[in-house]
Amino acid sequence: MPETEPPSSPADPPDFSAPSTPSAPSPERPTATHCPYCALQCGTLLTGARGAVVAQPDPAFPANRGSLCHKGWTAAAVLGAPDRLTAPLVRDAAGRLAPGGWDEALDLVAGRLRSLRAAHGPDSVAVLGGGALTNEKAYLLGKFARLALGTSRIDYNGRFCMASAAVAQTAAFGVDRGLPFPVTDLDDAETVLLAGTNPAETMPPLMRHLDRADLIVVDPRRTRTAAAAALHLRPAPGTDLALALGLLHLAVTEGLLDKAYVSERTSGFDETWARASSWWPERVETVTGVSAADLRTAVRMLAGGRRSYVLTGRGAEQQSKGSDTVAAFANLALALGLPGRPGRGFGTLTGQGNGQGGRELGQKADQLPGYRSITDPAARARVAAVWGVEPDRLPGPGISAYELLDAIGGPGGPRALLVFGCNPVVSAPDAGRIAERLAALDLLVVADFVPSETALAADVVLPVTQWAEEEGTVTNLEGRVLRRHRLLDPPPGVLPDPAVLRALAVRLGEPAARYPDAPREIFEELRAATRGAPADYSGVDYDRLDAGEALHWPCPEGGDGTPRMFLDRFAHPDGRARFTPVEHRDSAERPGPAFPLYATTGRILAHYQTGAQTRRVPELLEAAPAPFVQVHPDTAARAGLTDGQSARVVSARGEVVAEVRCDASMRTDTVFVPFHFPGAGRANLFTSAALDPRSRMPEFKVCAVRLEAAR
Ligand SMILES: Nc1nc2c(c(=O)[nH]1)N[C@H]1C(S)=C(S)[C@@H](COP(=O)(O)OP(=O)(O)OC[C@H]3O[C@@H](n4cnc5c(=O)[nH]c(N)nc54)[C@H](O)[C@@H]3O)O[C@H]1N2
Ligand SMILES: Nc1nc2c(c(=O)[nH]1)N[C@H]1C(S)=C(S)[C@@H](COP(=O)(O)OP(=O)(O)OC[C@H]3O[C@@H](n4cnc5c(=O)[nH]c(N)nc54)[C@H](O)[C@@H]3O)O[C@H]1N2
Ligand code: SF4
Ligand SMILES: [Mo]
Repeated sequence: MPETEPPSSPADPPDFSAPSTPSAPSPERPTATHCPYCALQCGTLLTGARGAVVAQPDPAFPANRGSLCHKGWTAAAVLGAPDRLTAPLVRDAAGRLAPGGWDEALDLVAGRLRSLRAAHGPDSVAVLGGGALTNEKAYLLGKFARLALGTSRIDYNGRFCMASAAVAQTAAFGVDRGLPFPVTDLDDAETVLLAGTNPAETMPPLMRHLDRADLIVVDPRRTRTAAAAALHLRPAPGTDLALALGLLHLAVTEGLLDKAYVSERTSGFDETWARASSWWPERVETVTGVSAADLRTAVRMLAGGRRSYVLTGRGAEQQSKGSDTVAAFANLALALGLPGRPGRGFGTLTGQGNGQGGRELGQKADQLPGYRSITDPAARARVAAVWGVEPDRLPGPGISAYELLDAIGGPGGPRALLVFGCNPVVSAPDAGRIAERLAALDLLVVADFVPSETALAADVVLPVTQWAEEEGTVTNLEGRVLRRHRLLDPPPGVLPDPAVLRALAVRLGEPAARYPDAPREIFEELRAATRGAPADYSGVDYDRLDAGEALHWPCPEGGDGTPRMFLDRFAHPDGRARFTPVEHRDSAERPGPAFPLYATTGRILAHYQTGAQTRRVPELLEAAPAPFVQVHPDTAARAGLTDGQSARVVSARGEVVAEVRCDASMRTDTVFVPFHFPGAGRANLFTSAALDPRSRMPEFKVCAVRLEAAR
């Protein structure tokens, strides 16, 4: 049922930033760095020695303004996780992972890679990277795959996260930067539409920038964010595209179209309107369940010269039509004249710590550093020159993360996989199938600092350093390049990822000089490789960052960066933003007799992603110890279940065991399961691997299930 909430009282803002129990400030000079988790990259001050590190918010950093979420306060615990990896592990004849030396492990990996390559060609070796890697690591991993391995098969977990946003933003604006404006711009917003994002749990300090705005939250669940909203639109999962078309329809029919902006700054409106014109509000109500009256209220709140923003998150994006859905929200924003104007805008909320840098520095199947296309001859020549090789040494485009995993064991599929910064046994859709595919590999190598579920399935595990033990940079959700600083020396036996890549490259016959392992040196090369590219980092350097400069890309050499993009022109050659004509379609799977409910998945405050890190923090594990299924009490009762009982959530692919958590604010046709838990509680055992045809992003947010009592 649709519902409308009164605006939250500004006098009584909810406290989203669980203060936890911060320890007393240390007399030592703190190390200023950034949180290891999400894309807000809260400024963090670290003090203390190994075993007693204290993380506190950095009041000087504007994105978090002196606050951290529960995960940020407790992040240091992972540095001293009792099962921290401190020696390479190699699977022995008895099938056990046994500790050994670095030379032994690296020689073994390089030897096996060489023989697989000789027997089956370079594409028999694949690489999976991650959005947690620093810019330096992501850059070096892409170079290592293309040159040392010569494989086209590299992709990363951002394919599960940001790929639909990237496709839609690139098509609309000519370049994809999550937020093309600083987060602090949101402080002055009057209305913010949040489509499929729950920042009160996924980026709590961001709520401090939103607490003066009237929020319109589009989410099938009444989340903490929805509870703070002026208007909560509660569509059925997978129907956002129809909803966005309906909002565009109303913007036009209510006379709220910004005609001057549309004619001066955009192209393609007529074709887009031709599609949207049949999405009258009553039709949208039938498809989404959101009332025509609420749709009208939402458009009026956004339009009429208000300082409005439209922001999307994974709820709208992780669908088999995610890129069209983001495009539909971008169309709405363009019709209202929001993008590229001060105090207004459109953006997508990047997720992982380096979700932005990770998606533009060359670990994606179709990309070279700087958002250059791997099929563009000029881009290939430019990057090859920086790398000191002929352009034809660079392989062509590879396949997307899910397709790469799915192809293992098939004809011409990968036989070896190197994983840096991802835990697909828990995070990939249809995870039962992916675990089977991984078991079919001749060689699985995982670099990690904890024994993740994927590491435990590996043939060789390489122990690496973590955040507070390294230098480097990350790029946060507003495109700002930030410095990570090292507080601690790494524990003995552990190497930084770049040193691992270099050691492997040398064993594969590459010159050592091609693989610098000092972060500053890698960054200097990355600057050269991105010079003149859409994501241009050439004007950024460690000294400027260390001096406290706020540098947002594009930042050409000698410039001061671009905190606000598109103020004069969009990044398409004609300077105009483009409307994208899109049409609503059903999700790949819809509830039916055997599986009558929608299942959707996502996050809760206490855990980060697959929990590989946060389930090792006692305080967070205590806050959220086990998987649960959030369900309307009537729906639970129909399955013979009540609060606290153990249930099975069953789809055509697999089933998950989770504790019933009754919540009368849920839609009666929808259940929600967080994806942070391993084993039998893995939400991805039931999710669908239906992919968006343009972004190749999986439909994590919609599938059909039934609910049963656990056996
Ligand atoms: N605590 C915590 N914070 C995190 C992370 C974490 O794991 N834990 N991960 C980080 C990362 S990588 C990411 S990508 C971000 C993600 O941040 P968000 O996008 O905020 O997180 P999700 O919980 O995946 O999805 C948001 C909401 O989408 C809703 N939703 C489900 N289906 C639909 C649908 O069909 N339509 C709409 N409109 N909404 C739907 C869910 O109910 C959920 O409340 O969070 C980052 N921050
Ligand atoms: N059902 C469902 N599934 C989802 C989602 C959903 O909403 N629902 N969301 C998707 C999204 S948005 C995302 S981003 C993915 C996340 O999925 P994953 O990336 O697989 O999840 P993480 O737990 O972040 O795993 C990262 C691993 O890398 C390790 N690591 C961290 N930093 C480094 C480093 O610097 N070097 C190395 N070598 N290792 C490192 C961590 O210890 C951890 O084991 O999950 C996706 N899966
Ligand atoms: S997890 Fe995200 S919101 Fe929480 S402290 Fe870290 S960067 Fe900030
Ligand atoms: Mo993500």
